[in-house]
Amino acid sequence: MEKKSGSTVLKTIVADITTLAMDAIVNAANSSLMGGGGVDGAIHRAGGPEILQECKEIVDKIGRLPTGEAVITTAGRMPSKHVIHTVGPVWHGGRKGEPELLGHCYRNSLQAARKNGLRRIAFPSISTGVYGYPVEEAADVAVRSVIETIQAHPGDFDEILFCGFDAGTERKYARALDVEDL
Ligand code: AR6
Repeated sequence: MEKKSGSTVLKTIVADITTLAMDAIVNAANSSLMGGGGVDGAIHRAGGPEILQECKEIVDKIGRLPTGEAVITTAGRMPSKHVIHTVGPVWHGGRKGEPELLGHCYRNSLQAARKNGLRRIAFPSISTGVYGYPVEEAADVAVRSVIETIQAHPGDFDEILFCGFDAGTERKYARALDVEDL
């Protein structure tokens, strides 16, 4: 699925995010920034120790990264240039501020990208693995938050990818994007 908002292309794809060549890929990290399973583990494995070293320096400076916030490192050995690390909310049923926090992840990741002049960004399906957020609900929040941000900053982004690891996930983001009136 592909759509345009102003000059920005929004696209859903099925891929291993570590193989993409973007200005930045986003990592669904945890507050320790010390790596983990899922996409976080894949990014640190593919990128190598340089990323963890930079994460350690960030944590030394600012402490644990709160849910919804985002920080940026290089991408080590991966084809992309940077990794934006954000911490998604753990799903507790949906009434504990999960949608707002997930929206912050997408908005703050794109703000970090803007600050660094990064125009081509790929997101994984934040929070929908280990953290248990239902994919359909997460896709709605993700797509809406991204569209709001790019419409608030027209001309700042060339391409935003929603990268599903499997076709079922990608389909849900494609549906969420399809219903948006751009
Ligand atoms: N490329 C793209 N997507 C991937 C990849 C990949 N290589 N690998 C997994 N996914 P998760 P969360 C998908 O669990 O729910 C970690 O341990 C996966 O199929 O990675 O935010 C962190 O350290 C799913 O659709 O992230 C945290 O402790 C999506 O990425 C915790 O997990 C997100 O699943 C964060 O949990």
